[in-house]
Amino acid sequence: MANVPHKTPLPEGVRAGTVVKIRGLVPENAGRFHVNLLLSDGPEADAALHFNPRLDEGVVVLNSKDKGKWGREERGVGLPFQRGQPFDLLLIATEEGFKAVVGDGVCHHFQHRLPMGNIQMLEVAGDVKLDFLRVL
Ligand code: 9QG
Repeated sequence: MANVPHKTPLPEGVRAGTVVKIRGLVPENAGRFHVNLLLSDGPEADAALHFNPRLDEGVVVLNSKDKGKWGREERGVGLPFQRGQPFDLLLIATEEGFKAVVGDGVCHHFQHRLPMGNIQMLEVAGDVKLDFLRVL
């Protein structure tokens, strides 16, 4: 699998029922990584979802970026990621939001703020090794 940063175009956008499946490994010295659902390509793209495990803070931060500005941060329950350990992450789009499932537990349900139909790009970046990524 390609290394990070990794971008996958989502030409069909995202609708209720779209599932992003990611299997990865958190490196031993990891600080943070993120999975973004972006509204465009390019470095300043807005994000309908920024899913941001922070090993350095012991929390998962979720947010959106609209017109270049971060919104209000939400935080997941616990930190279901560990340095040196593999993980399975599902981001499941529902009518209401994105359900983030890590392993066999729901980490957080993030209510939509931006229209999911406008999502064009999936990005994985930061301190993570990507083993498998598929959009179902
Ligand atoms: O810190 O928080 C999410 O609310 C910011 C971080 C930012 C996001 C944001 O600096 O980091 O996590 O694009 C960025 O800068 C990301 C990687 C208040």
